[in-house]
Amino acid sequence: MAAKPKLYYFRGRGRMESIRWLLAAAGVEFEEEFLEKREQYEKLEKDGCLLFGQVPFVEMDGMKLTQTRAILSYLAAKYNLYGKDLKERVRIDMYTDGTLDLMMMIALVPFKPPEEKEENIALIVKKAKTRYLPVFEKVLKDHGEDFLVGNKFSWADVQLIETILMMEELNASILSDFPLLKAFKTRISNIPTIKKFLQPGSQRKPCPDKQYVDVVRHILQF
Ligand SMILES: N[C@@H](CCC(=O)N[C@@H](CS)C(=O)NCC(=O)O)C(=O)O
Repeated sequence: MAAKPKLYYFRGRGRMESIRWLLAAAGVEFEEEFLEKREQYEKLEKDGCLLFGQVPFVEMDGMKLTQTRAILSYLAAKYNLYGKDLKERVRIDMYTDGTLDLMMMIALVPFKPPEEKEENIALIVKKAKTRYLPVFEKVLKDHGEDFLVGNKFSWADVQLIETILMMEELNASILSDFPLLKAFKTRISNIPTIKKFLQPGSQRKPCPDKQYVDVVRHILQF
């Protein structure tokens, strides 16, 4: 039996969380090593694991993988969550790039100075409501199907539900003007692998807290 993928990252969401989500959606078990000390990070660098000196780092299929999007697209292709042809793939890429942009804005909030946080969150909520969520509401309306691309569960659906749940943590009523996205959220949440990942005790990570921020700052020295 092939070894489980091993994920090296902080004990928190950041850029690794979408990788966790995609593996979980595909029903793939994975192991994690959490970086708590600068020395762990330095050792990974010294051992030549971090191509550009950065995490996320994933060991799988005999490879040392870095670069979040490269890892995600490898997983999507490997686990058949990447459309049936190049045209579906490029749509999945566009949708996942969009949701990743939004999620990265959210991921940076805990690192902002306290006095900037509220304004930053308001801006993200506004962008979500005016730029991102309308796109996905329209996609679902135009084709009338259950999934974003090709009438089949894909990486795009996984990343959209991850984003929706993150947005709801910032603003609980964010979906109030998006009825099709509300139904999408319910539908995708009930897919067995997703349902399992949403249960307490899964490898899904909670909202970042001060301890997470302190560890990241300590290890990356900023
Ligand atoms: N393009 C890379 C960016 C990775 C990245 O910025 N990782 C951060 C942690 S989330 C890091 O390792 N920063 C250290 C550095 O850039 O020196 C990706 O998407 O994986």
